[in-house]
Amino acid sequence: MKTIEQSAFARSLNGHRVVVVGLGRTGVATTRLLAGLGARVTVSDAKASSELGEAAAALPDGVESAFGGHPLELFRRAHLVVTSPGVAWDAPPLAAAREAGVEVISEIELSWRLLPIPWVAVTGSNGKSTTTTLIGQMAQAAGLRVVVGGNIGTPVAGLVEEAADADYLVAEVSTFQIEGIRDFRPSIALVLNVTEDHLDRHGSFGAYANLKRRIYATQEITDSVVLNDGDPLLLGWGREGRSRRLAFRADGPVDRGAFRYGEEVRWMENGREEPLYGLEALSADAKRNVENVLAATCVARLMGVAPDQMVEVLGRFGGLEHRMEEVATIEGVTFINDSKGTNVGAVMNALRNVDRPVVLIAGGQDKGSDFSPLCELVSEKVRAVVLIGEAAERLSLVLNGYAFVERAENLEAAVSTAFLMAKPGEVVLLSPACASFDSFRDFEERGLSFKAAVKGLL
Ligand code: UMA
Repeated sequence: MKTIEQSAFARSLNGHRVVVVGLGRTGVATTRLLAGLGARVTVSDAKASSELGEAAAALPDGVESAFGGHPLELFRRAHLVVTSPGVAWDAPPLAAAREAGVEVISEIELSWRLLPIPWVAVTGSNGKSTTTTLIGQMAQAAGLRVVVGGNIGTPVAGLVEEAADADYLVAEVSTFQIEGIRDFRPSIALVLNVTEDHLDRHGSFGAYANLKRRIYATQEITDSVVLNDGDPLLLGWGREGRSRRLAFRADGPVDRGAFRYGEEVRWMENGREEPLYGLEALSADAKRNVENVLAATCVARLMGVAPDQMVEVLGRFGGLEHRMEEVATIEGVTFINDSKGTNVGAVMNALRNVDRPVVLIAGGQDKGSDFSPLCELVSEKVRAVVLIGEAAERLSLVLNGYAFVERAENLEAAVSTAFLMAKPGEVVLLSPACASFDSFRDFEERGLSFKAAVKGLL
């Protein structure tokens, strides 16, 4: 804590009444960080202490708690409120705090204020974790000291101390986290793509897209933003902040940035084109993720990574768990775990990447998305769909007629049903198009359950 506690903001927290909202992964890390800086922390969670288990039992010394709800008075009396991503930005306790003149920020904003090193912030509807991982690995291959975290699974609040003297903090950032930023200013911001997601939280696609855009709104001329010129929406985005704009693109040239030209990745700057590396050097998993590879290349180049160091990483990249992860082949049927496919765009990418007939397992918590963009690909690639969870009914109404549709009680039953339906040479793909929270702790638990059910078939 030595380095960070010297900043004016860190010192201002000493003795401050701070309310941390939510005691999941983020809340635990944020509470520890703030308590270590001498803040008077109260952590509040809607769940009762008995439901919070270990996290509630192991609070740091001096931290108070308000579990089983969010008492409005606590929020009104605070000096600062720090939220977890899963807490709705318009939740009544946050509104009460704001009305009383109390500042409300997200954990990512708090961490940024406490960590004055260059940040790379990665957002987008799909590919965030893959790209964040690639950027981290490429920077490490170049000998840079980088710390990687955020929505990818490790809250940055828990990494602040470790990252205090790093060259870069590379953070995956979701719209849930962006909603609560104010001064947050990454040195390099990256927006991979924007397709419909989280409508239940943000209300409309426009509101969701505008949040993504805020990731570079506070940037200055010494900062950079990297956008996907292959995404028509992003192509239309102008300068939001004052940073210089770079781009990546898989299907055409860019004015400044990384792009694919045939089997080669090239760099364009100041009207000069330069070959970086050939795609033949990439692992199969890297090849399947060309857009993410181009985005990571663009950011890594800005960080000073050389092409051979990029290739070293891309040649051995083995993909991420729960992202198009091959689990097993049983009696000729291959099972693929894409539990992280939590929106329609992700499922479309997944289906495009499978070259055999598919039995698709989909469904889960309904985020209010329009499922109809799936229909064409489903009729082309999917022989049968097995639906689970809250969204099963709505998905069934949309997909009926495009493939044979069946319902299952739960994921384990869905795996058995899909196995019975699939023929040798076909693929059973879990790519739900929905969140997992109706039946699981998160997409990781859902993916692990899928893998356990597949192993059960053996
Ligand atoms: N809670 C309240 N009041 C509320 C809402 C929730 O007290 O009004 C409490 C819950 O009872 C629970 C806690 O908040 O105890 C959970 O907090 P959380 O939902 O923010 O979960 P964390 O464990 O802190 O995980 C969060 C992210 N979760 C969400 O965004 C929903 C994780 O992203 C992230 O990895 C982690 O912080 C570290 O940064 C998951 C996710 O699904 C993977 N993200 C979405 C996505 O990728 O699509 C955005």
